[in-house]
Amino acid sequence: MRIRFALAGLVAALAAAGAAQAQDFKPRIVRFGYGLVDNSNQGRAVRLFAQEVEKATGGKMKIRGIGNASLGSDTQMQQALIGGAQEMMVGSTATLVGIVPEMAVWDTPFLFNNVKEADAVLDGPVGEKVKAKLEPKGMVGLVYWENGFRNLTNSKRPVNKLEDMGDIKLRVMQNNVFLDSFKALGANAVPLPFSELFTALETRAVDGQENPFNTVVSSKFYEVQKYLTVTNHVYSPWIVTVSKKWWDTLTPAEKKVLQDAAVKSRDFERKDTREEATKALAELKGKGMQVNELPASEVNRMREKLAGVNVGIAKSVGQETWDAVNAAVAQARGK
Ligand code: KDG
Repeated sequence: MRIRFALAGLVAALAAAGAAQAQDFKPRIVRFGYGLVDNSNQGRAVRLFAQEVEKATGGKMKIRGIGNASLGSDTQMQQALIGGAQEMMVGSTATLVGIVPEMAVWDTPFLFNNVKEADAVLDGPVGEKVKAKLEPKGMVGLVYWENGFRNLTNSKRPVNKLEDMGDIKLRVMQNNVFLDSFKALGANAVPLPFSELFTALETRAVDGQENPFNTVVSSKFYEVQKYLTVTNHVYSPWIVTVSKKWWDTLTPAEKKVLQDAAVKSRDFERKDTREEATKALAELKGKGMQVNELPASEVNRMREKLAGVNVGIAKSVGQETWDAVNAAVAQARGK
């Protein structure tokens, strides 16, 4: 009999806690925009985030993941968040440099040698410090996700040495580091939003682009690109951001739900992205792409030519940020 009473009490307590929990949250619809297709590492992580938020709020806070750049390009969504017309997005840190110049530090060629270093620096104090610079500009950075190490594709020829890039019209992200980097390598760099990239490749408005393997697969660039050259010339982060105007309307409990779900989505996204990347290269070969690895001697030439770009990055991000990031990389590398 006593056990029954105890169980009844436990059930009542849990129900009360559940009810209290649900009462902490107002019914809300959250528009979470992203640029890749739904069946991509971005799309899968947005859906995981949505599940976590809805679970934690008893279904009161609903996340509407909206992909394919349907809410606009990265820069258009950033403005929508700042204006309060959209609640959340994930996009490239590289497209944020017009709002927070320090974000350009993550575009430094060959900054990270591996994902272990990237995770340690991005999730450590200096990554947090750069992320925090978004808030005064009207966006709240929650977590970094992984876009991944970037590689070259083009429709003209295999790139076996830097000179092979000479007359290639190469689409780059709208960011001076990428423009300067590929000009230094001898390519004809053309800045375009990601949302316009497939059409530009299909119509030969540009000959090539550079992105991680996963994006070449999910965006079907293999349909309009013949050659893939493995360079791993830079590690690209994505960043999950929230409109500050909207963020300031939330209760502490609602903010904690979003922050906790963001951390879970980060860990899920990195694992998913890395697992998919190991399969993507084989898939691209299976789709008929001609794949080559840039020879180490040419990668060294690439590093030498791109070292000059670092001076410009240090100037645009500020010496303090430049030195702090490089010290964090050295520490993560165990030097
Ligand atoms: O939402 C897509 C963007 O994040 C885009 O920046 C991805 O790496 C990218 C690119 O090349 O534009």
